[in-house]
Amino acid sequence: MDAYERITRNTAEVVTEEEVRELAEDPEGERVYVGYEPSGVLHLGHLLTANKLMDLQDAGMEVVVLLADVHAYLNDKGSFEEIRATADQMKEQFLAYGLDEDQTEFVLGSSFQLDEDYELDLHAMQVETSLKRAQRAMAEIQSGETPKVSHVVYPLMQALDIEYLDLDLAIGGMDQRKVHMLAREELPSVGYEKRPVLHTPIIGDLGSGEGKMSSSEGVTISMEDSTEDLEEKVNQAFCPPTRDPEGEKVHPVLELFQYHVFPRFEEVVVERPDEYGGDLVYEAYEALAADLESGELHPADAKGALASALDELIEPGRERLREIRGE
Ligand code: NAL
Repeated sequence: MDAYERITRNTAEVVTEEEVRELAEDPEGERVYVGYEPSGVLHLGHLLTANKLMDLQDAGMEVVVLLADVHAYLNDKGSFEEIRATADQMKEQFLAYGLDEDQTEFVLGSSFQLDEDYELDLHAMQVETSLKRAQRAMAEIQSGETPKVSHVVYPLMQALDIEYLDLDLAIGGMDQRKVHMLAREELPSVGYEKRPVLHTPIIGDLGSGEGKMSSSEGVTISMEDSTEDLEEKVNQAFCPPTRDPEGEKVHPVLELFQYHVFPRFEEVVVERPDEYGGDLVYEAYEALAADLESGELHPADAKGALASALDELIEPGRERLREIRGE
């Protein structure tokens, strides 16, 4: 796999291909960031961007994880005290999932976002950006129905962070795309360069095939789920033989295999008793999807293999949390 392919595999959007190709020519030491609001319990969406970070580390890039405490505060996720406690825990979990400790820098947003230069640049950006544009950027991120003043400051800070952390590439879920587009447009208006961006897909809710996994309704997988929780949730997942050709319904089982399991395992073994044909071994997502479609692989067997693979991925973070909590 060449560097460009490793950098862009399993992404939903590359902005722009040309800029990322240029980065891929010499990725060694380039700095890529991802940011998270430290709030609540980590879910699989967090792991999805972490998987991409591991690809980028394999390509030789330096990873910056922004623990966006000020952003979480602006988005009404709790007191600074609560948010920072979650940030500490989040860092530990990310390392447990397999980010390389020597190649990963964790930065707390408040460590630079309260500096005078930053504040003044932020005000310059506020002057440049219409209220409507900032509000639109927040449509998929904003908590609560009522847009607050804090919600329009939020995306401008996210844009400035890209400059202040001295980053060469930004990554985020597709829910971040409007903020990143705003960043590409507005950074030059205050004298900074725009950066390329990669977006990872948002995985569908497990139950219905509709909605995104991180949403509050529906069945989602948390990074603190027990083995039994996982089995139960995966077992009742929507799992037709193929992906919706119209692209309207999502296929959570196949998406989880594609974005979470195959990037992290050399092979996936579906255990079956001999009278049902014996074990199936897959080295690639496409082969598994083809067997599900043809009926060679039964949805119940696929789900069993999925639940145990996810359990293996989640376990190191669960273990780390137990240690931190002294259990
Ligand atoms: C991600 C978030 C907040 C600030 C950032 C700054 C730079 C890069 C990434 C960032 C959190 C993200 C979320 N908006 O919804 O979790």
